[in-house]
Amino acid sequence: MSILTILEFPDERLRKKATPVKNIDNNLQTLITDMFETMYHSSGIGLAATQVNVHLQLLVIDTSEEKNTPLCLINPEIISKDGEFEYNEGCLSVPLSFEKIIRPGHIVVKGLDRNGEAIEIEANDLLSTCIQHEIDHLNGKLFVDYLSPLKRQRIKTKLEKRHRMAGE
Ligand code: GNR
Ligand code: NI
Repeated sequence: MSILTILEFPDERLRKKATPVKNIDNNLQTLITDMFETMYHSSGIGLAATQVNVHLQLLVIDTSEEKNTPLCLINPEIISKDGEFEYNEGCLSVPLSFEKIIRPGHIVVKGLDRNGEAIEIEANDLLSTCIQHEIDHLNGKLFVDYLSPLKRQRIKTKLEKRHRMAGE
């Protein structure tokens, strides 16, 4: 098992569009295990492969309090969405920034689980928000893209300074 490095905004690699997973092989199982380990280690509730510089349609999530409900989705597709839910969103790729974002509060998503079995999930509120946030990553989109250009620029400047201080 390994903790993977998470890319941070404004890294251009976060803008790459993920391609569908074709082979659910041992390499992919190792990646999924490492993504769960990285997510739990970082106290995140979700992680998209894009964030660890793997541009495949793959995400992991655990929104449970007890951190005992892992969900892995391969090639996810939202098949319906409705309602509204507002949440103070954060992102492991945008450290130290939290902003209220309104998204559809009820979605149905389909995809494959880590064994390649077809699954369909109905999600509300936090889980719905988290799945949409992760699917956005797979499309090269970040929650800061929903903010005003001024707010986005302030976050960019803050993180660029932080990266310089860290000697990156
Ligand atoms: O840990 C995370 N918390 C979170 C809070 C509100 C909405 C989405 C998220 S996902 C985030 C982890 C992350 O960056 N996933 O891409
Ligand atoms: Ni994120």
